[in-house]
Amino acid sequence: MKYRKLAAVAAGIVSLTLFTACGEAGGGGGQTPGSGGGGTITLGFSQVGAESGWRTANTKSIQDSAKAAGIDLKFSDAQQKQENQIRAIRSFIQQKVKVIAFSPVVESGWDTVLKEAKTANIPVILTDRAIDSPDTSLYKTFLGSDFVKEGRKAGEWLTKEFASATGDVNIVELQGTTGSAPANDRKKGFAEAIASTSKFKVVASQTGEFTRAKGKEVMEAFLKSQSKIDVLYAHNDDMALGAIEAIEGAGKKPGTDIKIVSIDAVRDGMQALADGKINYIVECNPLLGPQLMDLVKKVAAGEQVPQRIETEETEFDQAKAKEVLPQRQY
Ligand code: GZL
Repeated sequence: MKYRKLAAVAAGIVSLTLFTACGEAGGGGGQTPGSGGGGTITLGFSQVGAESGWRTANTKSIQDSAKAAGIDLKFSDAQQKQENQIRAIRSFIQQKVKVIAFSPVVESGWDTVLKEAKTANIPVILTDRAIDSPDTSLYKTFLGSDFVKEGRKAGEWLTKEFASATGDVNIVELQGTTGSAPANDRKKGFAEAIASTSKFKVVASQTGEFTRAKGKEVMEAFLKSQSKIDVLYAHNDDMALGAIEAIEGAGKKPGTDIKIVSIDAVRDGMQALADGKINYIVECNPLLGPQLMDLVKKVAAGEQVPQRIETEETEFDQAKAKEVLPQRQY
């Protein structure tokens, strides 16, 4: 009797173990969508494009971190077009990925496709840029920077730099992609910071689409249309670098004749800062990969995550840029 009982218990343990192993190994029943063979998590990521040095560093961080985390990454480059991002998200839904993450090129127009992801029970993570939908149930969390704070830091530097100026300080502004969170918020934060005294005047403001080429083109137009430019405020280093070419082409000294404050702190921007062609840079950290992969694993496991996770960032003057340049990762 005793041995028969023992044999029955042993058989029960073996079958339970086999079933569990089988479920994890993906043999039928226990597998959940998007968890591939052997429990590998599949992540669908829709990237804005490849418009700037910041974006290149951000993409590398995501791709390298997915590999290091053993996450199967399906990566799509939208070439700065919202319709391409929407198409990519729909494709990820059809492929039944476990998690979707993306950097929304603009703030609006996402509710329909994110509702489709919600209906398909695929959690979404926003990285880098936010959306303006009031329905926060459409995504699990946002991982990125506070762009209003970045704009404010740029403005605060300017008010200190020109504290003793008596006449008007004429500012031209190269905005990021129209409708994008960084463009809207960096403009807002900067404007708040310089509103303290009336001498700061934004005499021209236009999008340079976060690219060097467009930044140069728009700065050339500003130089023709404005009789006096004291400062350029660029929403990213790439547009500032394009503008430097335009300023030099007009026979003026960037950083001296026209002061430049920018955002990102990518290598080429930091080199221009060290060379005195840019005067101040507010950092925007693109290395979101490791934090994103941690969040993907937590969300895939159904764990609670914070609604918003902001990245650590600093700011650089010329001396600090010279000091850190050799160690910069991007
Ligand atoms: C900011 C990011 C912006 C960078 C630009 O987080 O979305 O997009 O500032 C990039 O360089 O093109």
